[in-house]
Amino acid sequence: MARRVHGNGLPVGGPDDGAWELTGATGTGPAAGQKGDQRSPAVTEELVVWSEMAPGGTDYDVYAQRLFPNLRAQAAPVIVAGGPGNQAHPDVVGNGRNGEWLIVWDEDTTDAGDVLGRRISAALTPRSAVFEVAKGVGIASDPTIARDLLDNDTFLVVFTDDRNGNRDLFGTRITEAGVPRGGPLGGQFEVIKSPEEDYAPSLIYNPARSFTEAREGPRTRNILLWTHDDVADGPDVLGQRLNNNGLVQGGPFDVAAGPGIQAVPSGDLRSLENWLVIWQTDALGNLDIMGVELGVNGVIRRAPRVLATD
Ligand SMILES: [Ca+2]
Ligand SMILES: [Ca+2]
Ligand SMILES: [Ca+2]
Ligand SMILES: [Ca+2]
Repeated sequence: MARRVHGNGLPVGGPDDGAWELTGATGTGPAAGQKGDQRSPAVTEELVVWSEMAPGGTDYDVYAQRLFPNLRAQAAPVIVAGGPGNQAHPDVVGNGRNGEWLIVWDEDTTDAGDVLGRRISAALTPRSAVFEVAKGVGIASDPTIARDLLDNDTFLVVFTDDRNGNRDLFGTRITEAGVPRGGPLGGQFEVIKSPEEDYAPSLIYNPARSFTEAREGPRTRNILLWTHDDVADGPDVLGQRLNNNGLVQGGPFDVAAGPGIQAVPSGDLRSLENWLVIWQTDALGNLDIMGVELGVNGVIRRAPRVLATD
């Protein structure tokens, strides 16, 4: 499903109305016109990617579908990564070359989790073979991708990895061509480490920063959001500003904390000074979506709002 949200964080149509189905049917043969089990959507202005077990299928694949400017679905869903095992948790970024997209996801075929990627054209045809982004003995999963402001043909990928005995967040870099800097086994660095579970990372790019400006100083260029399992009151949403080199600037801060569930954050830049951050919460009973404006300096701007409830 999808809904629109005003720049000030108020939902268009109110919190319990105005939503529409975003993805098209994936069923084939006798299941034509039917939809399967869809998970983990990631959306840009022109494309939505998600993981789905198609009707009659036995595992999950990654799909993409183009969107009209009004964010209604255009044409039919296309499989970006399929085959044996589960292809899940996709994220997407425009890679700047002829309208190409760069899509990353996790897969459980080699071991319980590696991160893979693929370039696809604006028309959703493959522009590369599937390539390895991060692999190794740990469970690497749930990647998020954003452009690297220090090097304009490079992207930063942050993913979860359990190599320390619980999930922490690691980063790596890949080029526009899909080549991991340092290779899929090397070039990985620790971003967030704690004794509790850290997961569901979401990198929000700050396009207001020019490449020249980014090279001049260590100020924040991207913000990282994720879910941290607070043992006292259930999961919280934390934020972390990142330096131009992708390493942390200062410490983590609470975006949405307190009793109950605050989890699975996402967001986008709403103005030169503010991000709109959204997350899942059980504050109103069952699971709903809330949002808040977050300054690029890491300061919450106002009280959170309910964006979608049922
Ligand atoms: Ca599959
Ligand atoms: Ca692995
Ligand atoms: Ca941890
Ligand atoms: Ca909590």
